[in-house]
Amino acid sequence: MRKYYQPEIETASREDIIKIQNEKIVKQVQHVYDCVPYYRNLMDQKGVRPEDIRSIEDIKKLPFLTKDDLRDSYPHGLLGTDLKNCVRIHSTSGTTGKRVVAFYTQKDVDMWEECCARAIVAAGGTDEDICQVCYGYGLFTGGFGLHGGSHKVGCLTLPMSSGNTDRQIQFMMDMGATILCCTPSYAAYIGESLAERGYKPEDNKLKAGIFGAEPWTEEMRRSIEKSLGIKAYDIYGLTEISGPGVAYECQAQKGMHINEDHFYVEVINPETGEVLPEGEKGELVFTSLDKEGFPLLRYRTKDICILSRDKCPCGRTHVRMTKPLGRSDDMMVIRGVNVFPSQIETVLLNAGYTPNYQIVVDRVNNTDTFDVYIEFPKEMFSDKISEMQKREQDLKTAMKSMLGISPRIHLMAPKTIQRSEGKAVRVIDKRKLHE
Ligand code: DLL
Repeated sequence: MRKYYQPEIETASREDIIKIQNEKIVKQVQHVYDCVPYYRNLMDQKGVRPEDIRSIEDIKKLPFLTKDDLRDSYPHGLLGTDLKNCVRIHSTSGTTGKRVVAFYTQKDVDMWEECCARAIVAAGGTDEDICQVCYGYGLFTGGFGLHGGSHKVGCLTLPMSSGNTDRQIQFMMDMGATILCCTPSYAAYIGESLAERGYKPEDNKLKAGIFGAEPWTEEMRRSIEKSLGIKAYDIYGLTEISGPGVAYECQAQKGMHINEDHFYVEVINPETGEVLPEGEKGELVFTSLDKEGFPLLRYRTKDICILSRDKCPCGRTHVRMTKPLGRSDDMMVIRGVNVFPSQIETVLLNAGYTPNYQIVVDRVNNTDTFDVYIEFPKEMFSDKISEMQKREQDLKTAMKSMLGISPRIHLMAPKTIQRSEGKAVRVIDKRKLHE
């Protein structure tokens, strides 16, 4: 069975990777300086000239780009080539402010699809597989990215897009899908829907799932693996840098390999911008080393991660990132305490609840309120009020010990929290709405 999609790159020595990065960065910086006036201005303001960048080490001299820059330069200000050379746009799923729009040349699309093909092979995919893609197709990058990767591997591709769970299940069972690609929250929902229809995990032909686009915990991974009878692999990416496949998990399931021949990664202190040594926790910053349409240099993702160069048993040499441990902007500060939704998910799944929950934060009389709505599984229901109250109290205690503060717990009947077919909405922060 094929172990790698591009072994010569995926297992290249560190020296070879650095050599590739050195060559690419020099060309890319010159190209961006010549073709992207917006970034040229940033470099000029910082007093950096293209000739100051002689190797990847020099990247530290370049200015950062943030989402604000993308908004300020909307729509064409960061385009790296003539619009007529571009063949595609994609856009972020963000709901606030202007959308971020990224442009792709055919070469960019090919490179991106190759990254997704690497991810599919790393999850055990071959040309014998039937790959059901239920990420959304459209402006979102999930559908088209995995779709392109699946074609490159030679899988039989089911371009389902998201939603219509009945049809997803019918195709999955009738066509014998072996690989499932969707958000983890949708995978959980598919698992739940299969069980409701009387299917056991062994009734489907799935062997692997490639899940990403939103945060999910190890507990959620185990719960999905159990409900679908598969191995669940994480995949990471963002529209600004291409889409899914910037990094992906291998059979070791211990962090995601970053495609370092295409994307240079740094971890910085989000407050000071200082580059941190490998192994320290901080904000991920990516540089596209060879993108033509939307060649972002030093783009700050707001995703908080740790990198590791520990040897991976799979033989891949590219650096691994942990699951994003949160975003510098989705950390909630509630009554002065830092809270990440993932901590709440961990408590719930460890206590035997489903991943169907919603967090609501508000401010009443200058005090933060903190409520967590959680569905209890059918088998946990009791018609004794005292028993349900005890469950709520137990959760409260577990949350207090994980977070340092306790939310109000609301146990809800099964199926009362809205399911998501794409990225789940876990947090409703009403404080922001009042501002
Ligand atoms: O979510 C691309 C994607 C599609 C990745 C399909 C994986 C699978 P955006 O909509 O631009 O792109 O959102 C990017 O989503 O900065 C992270 O905060 C979050 N994210 C993406 N993958 C993961 C993951 C796509 N595996 C933003 N774990 C990123 C946690 C993730 N968060």
